[in-house]
Amino acid sequence: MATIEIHVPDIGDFDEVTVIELMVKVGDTVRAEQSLITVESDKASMEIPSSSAGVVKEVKVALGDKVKQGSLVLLLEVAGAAAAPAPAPAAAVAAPVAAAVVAAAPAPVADAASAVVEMRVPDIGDFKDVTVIEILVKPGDTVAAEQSLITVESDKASMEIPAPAAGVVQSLAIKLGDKVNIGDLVGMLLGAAGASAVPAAAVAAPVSAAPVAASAPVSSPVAAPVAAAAVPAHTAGASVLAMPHASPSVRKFARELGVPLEEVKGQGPKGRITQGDVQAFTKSVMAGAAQTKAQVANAPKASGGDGAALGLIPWPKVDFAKFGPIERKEMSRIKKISGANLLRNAVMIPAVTNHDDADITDLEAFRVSTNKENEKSGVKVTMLAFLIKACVAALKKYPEFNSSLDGDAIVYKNYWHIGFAADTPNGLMVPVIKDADKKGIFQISQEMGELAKKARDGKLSPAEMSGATFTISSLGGIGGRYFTPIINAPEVAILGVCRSTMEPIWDGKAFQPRLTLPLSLTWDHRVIDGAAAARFNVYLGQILGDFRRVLL
Ligand code: CAO
Repeated sequence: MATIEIHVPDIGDFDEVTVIELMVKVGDTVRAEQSLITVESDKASMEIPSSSAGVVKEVKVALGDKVKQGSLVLLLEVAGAAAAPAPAPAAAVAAPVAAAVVAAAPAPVADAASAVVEMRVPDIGDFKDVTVIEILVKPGDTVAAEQSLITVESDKASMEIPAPAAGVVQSLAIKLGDKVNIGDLVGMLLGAAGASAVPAAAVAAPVSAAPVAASAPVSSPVAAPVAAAAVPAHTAGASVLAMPHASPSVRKFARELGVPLEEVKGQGPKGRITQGDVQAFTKSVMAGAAQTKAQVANAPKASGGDGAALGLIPWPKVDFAKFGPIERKEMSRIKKISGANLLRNAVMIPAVTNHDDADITDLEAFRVSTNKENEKSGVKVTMLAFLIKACVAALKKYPEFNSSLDGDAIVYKNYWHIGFAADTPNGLMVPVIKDADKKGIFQISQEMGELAKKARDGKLSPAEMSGATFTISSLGGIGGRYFTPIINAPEVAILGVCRSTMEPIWDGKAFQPRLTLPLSLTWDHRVIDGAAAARFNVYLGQILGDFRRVLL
């Protein structure tokens, strides 16, 4: 075993670069050419590879350190009798950040009469067949000298190839995914009058590990930063810092997963996107906790889109103004979100609604007297609080109503969080009474009042609207007889309640006036059978008729 020193190799003209990522730690086994750290200047980022295989013995740099050519990166234990310490030959490991000046690149050919300039791939060091991953201009675009035209990438670095002169892009000779090499034609540029071509040698940013002339002077910034890759050509300079900020390997990783890097929030230094950030983003999208912009754009619209996705005929397009005066108003954000959810639930759930009546004559008398006795408490008890308690009892007796579908499995929940639909000026919201089984009628009434107020004021937190296992939609304060509520997925049932009315009920001898509460239970037929739904409603009615049954 021998210990060798790994140094920062030749990084071209850059005096100092910042260590922004440590990719190995003490004890790690590394391969030759494996990336050890990522460094960054304001122009590009690159990974510094190991010159040998071995085990990391000591890391000599920390995040944020400024390093330059020759700085000690780490000590590596290697097999055999390798001489130590010996600086790694710069040419063998360097991934110059930018701006290596090399004579080999053919200078752009300028035709004096027409001022047509060839835009070619300049010297990209030792690398062959780098991939075009972004095309930042199109024919007809006016570009400034040194404005980025395309981004190319190897597995160790990214860089942008700038325009050799100012002018108008006449044609492009490459497309996404093409492999390019030094001297390849990128396109033709109609140069502005008097525009002088920038020598190709002044614009190349070697992709990686390229043997370059360390002493070569570079007079102007050349390779645009990796972070600017997605910036439209006309804004390139200004927006650089606002763009995704990630090392080449992270960008490659994101591309493989199809993750839109510009939507990932970087948690690394200076907002840099790490591999962990891409993984966390992917996990949250997979778990449904986040959506990509593309998902949002493709989500069904509240109005049902055009129905094409369902193979339906298009939504009718009518010029309503032809028939009379109209006013057009954009829907509220809440209405748009709840509309899309309701549409999905209505379309995807084979839902059935059972209607029934409950005799709440005695319960209503009890409610009224309770409110009288507790007038001073400031908490008013409505029928909804009793309904929540009664539903918890029925859900405990029929647990499939307190479940969710997960693929081919049914998830039974041993908690009873009851959502209630609240009418707000901005649209329907569903706050949730958590652990309703553990709370009394007064506590439920008080919480309901607070949550309903928050809903109306638009102040409900996401936590206050999540986790429901069953929902009640009460129109009792308004009126109506029965309706067919839509299940609030991933729940499997919802109870709709309308206004109670005094009804003549036959007791076997005579009609008796009884206060009757109309119930409408909608249920998911994939999980619940019609007989179970009927039993649930009957049991609910019995409890509402006589709450002592909860004790049985
Ligand atoms: N039968 C008869 N009267 C009823 C009743 C019923 N089923 N339910 C409530 N009432 C009475 C209440 O006792 C109260 O009477 P007083 O004014 O005399 O005290 C009155 O109606 C108003 O009640 P409320 O609506 O303020 O209170 P609530 O607890 O019943 O409901 C809330 C609270 C937030 C659910 C309700 O205000 C609401 O927003 N309901 C609409 C829900 C909705 O939009 N559902 C449809 C969803 S599908 O689009």
